[in-house]
Amino acid sequence: MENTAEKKQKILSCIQPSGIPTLGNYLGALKNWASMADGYDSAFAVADLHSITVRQEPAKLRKQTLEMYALLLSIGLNPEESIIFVQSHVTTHAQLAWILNCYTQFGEMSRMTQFKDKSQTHADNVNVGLFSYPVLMAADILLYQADYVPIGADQKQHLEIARDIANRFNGIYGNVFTIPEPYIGKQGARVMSLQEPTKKMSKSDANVNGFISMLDDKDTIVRKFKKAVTDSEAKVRYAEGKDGVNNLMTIYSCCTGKTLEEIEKEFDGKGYGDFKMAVAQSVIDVLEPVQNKFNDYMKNTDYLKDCAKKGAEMAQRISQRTLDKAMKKVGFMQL
Ligand code: AQP
Repeated sequence: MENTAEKKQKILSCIQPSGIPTLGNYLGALKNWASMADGYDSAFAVADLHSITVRQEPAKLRKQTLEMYALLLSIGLNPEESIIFVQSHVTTHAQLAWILNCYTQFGEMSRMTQFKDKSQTHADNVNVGLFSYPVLMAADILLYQADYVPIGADQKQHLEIARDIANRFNGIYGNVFTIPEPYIGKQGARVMSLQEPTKKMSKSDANVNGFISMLDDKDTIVRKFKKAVTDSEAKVRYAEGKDGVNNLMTIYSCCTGKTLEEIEKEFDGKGYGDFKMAVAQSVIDVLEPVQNKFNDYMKNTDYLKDCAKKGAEMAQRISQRTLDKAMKKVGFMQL
Protein backbone atom coordinates (compact mmCIF):
# COMPACT_ATOMS: atom_id res chain seq x y z
CA MET A 1 0.00 0.00 0.00
CA GLU A 2 1.64 3.20 -1.15
CA ASN A 3 0.55 6.70 -0.37
CA THR A 4 1.76 8.58 -3.39
CA ALA A 5 -1.16 10.99 -3.81
CA GLU A 6 -0.33 14.62 -3.10
CA LYS A 7 -3.00 14.92 -0.47
CA LYS A 8 -2.14 12.46 2.28
CA GLN A 9 -4.59 9.64 2.90
CA LYS A 10 -5.98 9.24 6.38
CA ILE A 11 -5.59 6.51 8.95
CA LEU A 12 -7.36 6.12 12.26
CA SER A 13 -7.14 3.39 14.85
CA CYS A 14 -8.08 2.88 18.50
CA ILE A 15 -7.06 0.73 21.43
CA GLN A 16 -9.02 0.07 24.60
CA PRO A 17 -7.41 0.94 27.95
CA SER A 18 -8.83 -2.30 29.38
CA GLY A 19 -5.39 -3.25 30.68
CA ILE A 20 -1.76 -2.80 29.72
CA PRO A 21 -1.52 -3.75 26.03
CA THR A 22 -0.12 -7.15 25.20
CA LEU A 23 2.53 -8.28 22.79
CA GLY A 24 -0.47 -9.22 20.59
CA ASN A 25 -1.74 -5.63 20.55
CA TYR A 26 1.79 -4.47 19.78
CA LEU A 27 2.65 -6.85 16.95
CA GLY A 28 -0.88 -6.87 15.50
CA ALA A 29 -1.64 -3.17 15.65
CA LEU A 30 0.59 -0.69 17.51
CA LYS A 31 3.77 -1.54 15.60
CA ASN A 32 1.94 -0.80 12.33
CA TRP A 33 0.57 2.45 13.73
CA ALA A 34 4.09 3.60 14.46
CA SER A 35 5.43 2.65 11.03
CA MET A 36 2.45 4.15 9.13
CA ALA A 37 2.01 7.38 11.10
CA ASP A 38 4.54 9.34 9.05
CA GLY A 39 3.11 8.66 5.62
CA TYR A 40 -0.51 9.46 6.44
CA ASP A 41 -2.72 12.01 8.14
CA SER A 42 -3.07 9.95 11.25
CA ALA A 43 -5.27 9.89 14.32
CA PHE A 44 -5.06 7.41 17.18
CA ALA A 45 -7.37 7.10 20.16
CA VAL A 46 -7.42 5.49 23.56
CA ALA A 47 -10.90 3.97 23.34
CA ASP A 48 -12.17 4.33 26.88
CA LEU A 49 -15.84 4.49 25.78
CA HIS A 50 -15.38 1.00 24.37
CA SER A 51 -13.77 -0.36 27.49
CA ILE A 52 -16.82 0.23 29.73
CA THR A 53 -18.72 -2.40 27.73
CA VAL A 54 -17.03 -4.63 30.31
CA ARG A 55 -17.23 -3.51 33.95
CA GLN A 56 -14.12 -1.50 34.92
CA GLU A 57 -12.87 -0.19 38.25
CA PRO A 58 -13.04 3.63 37.83
CA ALA A 59 -9.66 4.46 39.44
CA LYS A 60 -7.96 1.67 37.51
CA LEU A 61 -9.55 2.78 34.24
CA ARG A 62 -8.29 6.34 34.75
CA LYS A 63 -4.78 5.03 35.47
CA GLN A 64 -4.79 2.65 32.52
CA THR A 65 -6.02 5.40 30.18
CA LEU A 66 -3.06 7.62 31.05
CA GLU A 67 -0.67 4.64 30.82
CA MET A 68 -2.06 3.72 27.43
CA TYR A 69 -1.58 7.30 26.27
CA ALA A 70 2.03 7.20 27.51
CA LEU A 71 2.58 3.90 25.71
CA LEU A 72 1.35 5.36 22.43
CA LEU A 73 4.05 8.02 22.69
CA SER A 74 6.58 5.40 23.80
CA ILE A 75 6.12 3.29 20.67
CA GLY A 76 7.14 6.34 18.64
CA LEU A 77 3.92 8.19 17.86
CA ASN A 78 4.55 11.92 17.78
CA PRO A 79 1.77 14.20 19.10
CA GLU A 80 3.07 16.99 16.83
CA GLU A 81 2.46 14.83 13.77
CA SER A 82 -0.46 12.59 14.70
CA ILE A 83 -3.67 13.42 16.53
CA ILE A 84 -3.48 11.32 19.70
CA PHE A 85 -6.50 11.59 21.97
CA VAL A 86 -8.75 9.93 24.51
CA GLN A 87 -12.10 8.98 22.99
CA SER A 88 -14.34 10.22 25.85
CA HIS A 89 -12.78 13.70 25.58
CA VAL A 90 -14.31 14.12 22.14
CA THR A 91 -18.11 14.39 22.16
CA THR A 92 -18.73 13.49 18.51
CA HIS A 93 -18.05 9.75 18.91
CA ALA A 94 -21.06 8.99 21.09
CA GLN A 95 -23.22 11.39 19.07
CA LEU A 96 -22.48 9.82 15.69
CA ALA A 97 -22.74 6.34 17.21
CA TRP A 98 -26.35 7.09 18.20
CA ILE A 99 -27.22 8.18 14.67
CA LEU A 100 -25.51 5.13 13.17
CA ASN A 101 -27.34 2.81 15.61
CA CYS A 102 -30.47 3.82 13.76
CA TYR A 103 -28.92 2.70 10.46
CA THR A 104 -27.75 -0.67 11.74
CA GLN A 105 -29.82 -3.83 11.82
CA PHE A 106 -30.21 -5.99 14.90
CA GLY A 107 -29.65 -9.10 12.76
CA GLU A 108 -26.27 -8.00 11.38
CA MET A 109 -25.01 -7.10 14.85
CA SER A 110 -26.11 -10.46 16.23
CA ARG A 111 -23.59 -12.15 13.95
CA MET A 112 -20.55 -10.43 15.50
CA THR A 113 -18.26 -13.11 16.90
CA GLN A 114 -16.65 -10.80 19.48
CA PHE A 115 -20.10 -10.12 20.96
CA LYS A 116 -20.78 -13.85 21.15
CA ASP A 117 -17.37 -14.51 22.77
CA LYS A 118 -17.56 -11.64 25.24
CA SER A 119 -21.16 -12.42 26.23
CA GLN A 120 -19.91 -15.84 27.26
CA THR A 121 -16.91 -14.50 29.19
CA HIS A 122 -19.04 -11.81 30.86
CA ALA A 123 -22.33 -13.68 31.13
CA ASP A 124 -23.38 -11.60 34.16
CA ASN A 125 -23.20 -8.33 32.20
CA VAL A 126 -24.35 -8.77 28.61
CA ASN A 127 -25.18 -5.09 28.16
CA VAL A 128 -26.49 -3.22 25.14
CA GLY A 129 -23.17 -1.36 24.82
CA LEU A 130 -21.36 -4.66 24.31
CA PHE A 131 -23.86 -5.48 21.57
CA SER A 132 -23.55 -2.15 19.76
CA TYR A 133 -19.75 -1.83 20.24
CA PRO A 134 -19.13 -2.15 16.46
CA VAL A 135 -21.44 0.83 15.78
CA LEU A 136 -19.34 3.01 18.07
CA MET A 137 -16.27 1.68 16.28
CA ALA A 138 -17.86 2.61 12.95
CA ALA A 139 -18.45 6.14 14.29
CA ASP A 140 -14.80 6.36 15.46
CA ILE A 141 -13.56 5.56 11.97
CA LEU A 142 -16.12 7.40 9.83
CA LEU A 143 -15.84 10.66 11.79
CA TYR A 144 -12.26 11.09 10.54
CA GLN A 145 -13.01 9.97 6.96
CA ALA A 146 -10.29 7.34 7.38
CA ASP A 147 -9.04 5.61 4.22
CA TYR A 148 -7.25 2.86 6.16
CA VAL A 149 -7.65 1.35 9.60
CA PRO A 150 -4.63 -0.60 10.88
CA ILE A 151 -6.05 -3.45 12.99
CA GLY A 152 -5.37 -7.00 14.08
CA ALA A 153 -7.27 -9.82 12.34
CA ASP A 154 -9.82 -10.05 15.19
CA GLN A 155 -11.26 -6.64 14.26
CA LYS A 156 -11.81 -7.45 10.57
CA GLN A 157 -15.48 -8.30 11.04
CA HIS A 158 -16.10 -5.01 12.85
CA LEU A 159 -14.39 -3.08 10.07
CA GLU A 160 -16.64 -4.81 7.54
CA ILE A 161 -19.70 -3.68 9.49
CA ALA A 162 -18.33 -0.11 9.52
CA ARG A 163 -18.08 -0.30 5.72
CA ASP A 164 -21.62 -1.70 5.44
CA ILE A 165 -23.04 1.06 7.64
CA ALA A 166 -21.16 3.75 5.71
CA ASN A 167 -22.31 2.37 2.36
CA ARG A 168 -25.89 2.21 3.58
CA PHE A 169 -25.79 5.80 4.86
CA ASN A 170 -24.11 7.09 1.70
CA GLY A 171 -26.66 5.15 -0.38
CA ILE A 172 -29.47 7.13 1.24
CA TYR A 173 -27.84 10.56 1.64
CA GLY A 174 -24.97 10.82 -0.86
CA ASN A 175 -21.27 10.83 -0.12
CA VAL A 176 -21.06 11.58 3.59
CA PHE A 177 -18.46 9.02 4.66
CA THR A 178 -15.23 7.69 3.15
CA ILE A 179 -15.43 3.89 2.91
CA PRO A 180 -12.53 2.61 5.03
CA GLU A 181 -10.21 -0.27 4.14
CA PRO A 182 -8.68 -2.50 6.80
CA TYR A 183 -4.89 -2.60 6.99
CA ILE A 184 -3.90 -5.95 8.48
CA GLY A 185 -0.17 -6.70 8.70
CA LYS A 186 1.13 -9.82 6.95
CA GLN A 187 2.63 -11.08 10.18
CA GLY A 188 1.52 -10.91 13.81
CA ALA A 189 -2.09 -10.12 12.90
CA ARG A 190 -3.25 -12.78 15.32
CA VAL A 191 -0.89 -13.52 18.18
CA MET A 192 -2.24 -16.37 20.27
CA SER A 193 -2.38 -17.00 24.02
CA LEU A 194 0.76 -18.67 25.36
CA GLN A 195 -1.41 -20.99 27.44
CA GLU A 196 -4.26 -21.71 25.01
CA PRO A 197 -2.71 -21.20 21.56
CA THR A 198 -6.04 -21.63 19.76
CA LYS A 199 -7.32 -18.48 21.49
CA LYS A 200 -6.03 -14.97 20.74
CA MET A 201 -3.75 -13.25 23.24
CA SER A 202 -5.87 -10.73 25.20
CA LYS A 203 -4.96 -8.12 27.79
CA SER A 204 -8.02 -8.98 29.88
CA ASP A 205 -7.26 -12.72 30.00
CA ALA A 206 -7.78 -13.97 33.57
CA ASN A 207 -4.72 -16.20 33.13
CA VAL A 208 -1.74 -13.82 33.27
CA ASN A 209 0.55 -16.52 31.87
CA GLY A 210 -1.44 -16.43 28.64
CA PHE A 211 -0.20 -12.99 27.63
CA ILE A 212 2.96 -10.89 27.64
CA SER A 213 2.15 -7.40 28.85
CA MET A 214 4.16 -4.65 27.15
CA LEU A 215 5.37 -3.67 30.62
CA ASP A 216 6.38 -7.14 31.84
CA ASP A 217 9.94 -7.18 33.19
CA LYS A 218 12.64 -9.46 31.79
CA ASP A 219 12.20 -12.20 34.39
CA THR A 220 8.45 -12.30 33.91
CA ILE A 221 8.84 -12.51 30.13
CA VAL A 222 11.31 -15.41 30.45
CA ARG A 223 9.09 -17.19 32.99
CA LYS A 224 5.98 -16.84 30.81
CA PHE A 225 7.75 -18.16 27.70
CA LYS A 226 9.22 -21.07 29.67
CA LYS A 227 5.64 -21.99 30.66
CA ALA A 228 4.28 -21.55 27.13
CA VAL A 229 2.33 -24.54 25.84
CA THR A 230 4.07 -26.43 22.99
CA ASP A 231 3.76 -30.12 22.02
CA SER A 232 5.53 -33.43 22.49
CA GLU A 233 7.31 -33.49 19.12
CA ALA A 234 10.20 -31.34 20.40
CA LYS A 235 10.95 -30.03 16.89
CA VAL A 236 10.81 -26.38 15.92
CA ARG A 237 8.80 -26.42 12.71
CA TYR A 238 5.73 -24.56 11.46
CA ALA A 239 2.97 -27.07 10.77
CA GLU A 240 -0.72 -27.72 11.21
CA GLY A 241 -1.63 -28.89 14.69
CA LYS A 242 1.47 -27.27 16.27
CA ASP A 243 -0.43 -24.16 17.43
CA GLY A 244 1.85 -23.38 20.37
CA VAL A 245 5.09 -23.68 18.39
CA ASN A 246 3.58 -21.86 15.38
CA ASN A 247 2.68 -18.97 17.67
CA LEU A 248 6.16 -18.80 19.20
CA MET A 249 7.73 -18.93 15.74
CA THR A 250 5.47 -16.10 14.57
CA ILE A 251 6.42 -13.99 17.59
CA TYR A 252 10.13 -14.70 17.05
CA SER A 253 9.82 -13.89 13.36
CA CYS A 254 8.03 -10.56 14.06
CA CYS A 255 10.63 -9.59 16.66
CA THR A 256 13.76 -10.58 14.71
CA GLY A 257 12.70 -10.23 11.07
CA LYS A 258 13.80 -13.84 10.42
CA THR A 259 11.66 -16.00 8.13
CA LEU A 260 10.00 -19.20 9.34
CA GLU A 261 12.50 -21.26 7.25
CA GLU A 262 15.44 -19.46 8.83
CA ILE A 263 13.99 -20.13 12.27
CA GLU A 264 13.51 -23.84 11.52
CA LYS A 265 17.17 -24.04 10.43
CA GLU A 266 18.43 -22.08 13.43
CA PHE A 267 16.81 -24.50 15.88
CA ASP A 268 17.36 -27.71 13.93
CA GLY A 269 18.46 -30.36 16.44
CA LYS A 270 17.80 -28.10 19.41
CA GLY A 271 15.04 -28.55 21.96
CA TYR A 272 12.18 -26.26 22.89
CA GLY A 273 14.13 -24.97 25.93
CA ASP A 274 16.69 -23.12 23.78
CA PHE A 275 13.99 -21.95 21.40
CA LYS A 276 11.80 -20.51 24.17
CA MET A 277 14.77 -18.62 25.65
CA ALA A 278 15.58 -17.13 22.24
CA VAL A 279 11.95 -16.07 21.73
CA ALA A 280 11.89 -14.48 25.20
CA GLN A 281 15.12 -12.58 24.50
CA SER A 282 13.83 -11.30 21.15
CA VAL A 283 10.70 -9.97 22.86
CA ILE A 284 12.79 -8.34 25.62
CA ASP A 285 14.92 -6.64 22.96
CA VAL A 286 11.80 -5.19 21.32
CA LEU A 287 9.97 -4.16 24.49
CA GLU A 288 12.84 -2.81 26.59
CA PRO A 289 13.34 0.48 24.68
CA VAL A 290 9.57 1.08 24.73
CA GLN A 291 9.49 0.43 28.49
CA ASN A 292 12.36 2.86 29.11
CA LYS A 293 10.54 5.60 27.23
CA PHE A 294 7.31 4.75 29.03
CA ASN A 295 9.00 5.17 32.43
CA ASP A 296 10.27 8.59 31.36
CA TYR A 297 6.88 9.74 30.09
CA MET A 298 5.16 8.61 33.29
CA LYS A 299 7.43 10.92 35.26
CA ASN A 300 5.81 13.83 33.45
CA THR A 301 2.06 13.27 33.58
CA ASP A 302 1.40 17.01 33.11
CA TYR A 303 3.00 16.76 29.68
CA LEU A 304 0.87 13.70 28.84
CA LYS A 305 -2.32 15.47 29.91
CA ASP A 306 -1.37 18.55 27.93
CA CYS A 307 -0.83 16.40 24.80
CA ALA A 308 -4.15 14.64 25.41
CA LYS A 309 -5.92 17.99 25.72
CA LYS A 310 -4.43 19.31 22.48
CA GLY A 311 -5.16 16.00 20.74
CA ALA A 312 -8.80 16.11 21.89
CA GLU A 313 -9.23 19.69 20.66
CA MET A 314 -7.92 18.77 17.22
CA ALA A 315 -9.99 15.58 17.07
CA GLN A 316 -13.12 17.48 18.11
CA ARG A 317 -12.57 20.08 15.40
CA ILE A 318 -12.05 17.56 12.60
CA SER A 319 -14.77 15.12 13.62
CA GLN A 320 -17.34 17.86 14.19
CA ARG A 321 -17.35 18.59 10.45
CA THR A 322 -18.43 15.05 9.66
CA LEU A 323 -20.94 14.94 12.49
CA ASP A 324 -22.51 18.24 11.35
CA LYS A 325 -22.84 16.89 7.84
CA ALA A 326 -24.48 13.65 9.03
CA MET A 327 -26.87 15.57 11.34
CA LYS A 328 -27.92 17.83 8.51
CA LYS A 329 -28.46 14.89 6.16
CA VAL A 330 -30.75 12.97 8.54
CA GLY A 331 -32.90 16.07 8.97
CA PHE A 332 -32.01 17.54 12.36
CA MET A 333 -33.04 21.20 12.60
CA GLN A 334 -30.16 23.62 12.01
CA LEU A 335 -29.78 26.83 13.99
N1 AQP B 1 -3.80 -11.24 19.91
C1 AQP B 1 -3.76 -10.25 19.04
N2 AQP B 1 -2.98 -10.36 17.95
C2 AQP B 1 -2.91 -9.34 17.04
N3 AQP B 1 -3.60 -8.17 17.18
C3 AQP B 1 -4.38 -8.02 18.26
N4 AQP B 1 -5.18 -7.03 18.68
C4 AQP B 1 -5.76 -7.39 19.85
N5 AQP B 1 -5.36 -8.61 20.21
C5 AQP B 1 -4.50 -9.05 19.24
C6 AQP B 1 -5.34 -5.75 17.99
O1 AQP B 1 -5.00 -4.70 18.89
C7 AQP B 1 -5.79 -3.55 18.57
C8 AQP B 1 -6.35 -2.95 19.82
O2 AQP B 1 -7.25 -3.88 20.40
P1 AQP B 1 -8.33 -3.41 21.44
O3 AQP B 1 -7.71 -3.17 22.74
O4 AQP B 1 -9.06 -2.23 20.91
O5 AQP B 1 -9.39 -4.56 21.51
P2 AQP B 1 -9.29 -6.11 21.47
O6 AQP B 1 -9.14 -6.57 20.06
O7 AQP B 1 -10.48 -6.64 22.20
O8 AQP B 1 -7.93 -6.42 22.26
P3 AQP B 1 -7.73 -7.28 23.56
O9 AQP B 1 -6.30 -7.19 23.96
O10 AQP B 1 -8.29 -8.65 23.38
O11 AQP B 1 -8.59 -6.46 24.60
P4 AQP B 1 -9.65 -6.98 25.64
O12 AQP B 1 -8.97 -8.10 26.38
O13 AQP B 1 -9.96 -5.81 26.49
O14 AQP B 1 -10.82 -7.44 24.83
C9 AQP B 1 -6.86 -3.98 17.58
O15 AQP B 1 -6.51 -3.54 16.29
C10 AQP B 1 -6.81 -5.48 17.65
O16 AQP B 1 -7.17 -6.08 16.42
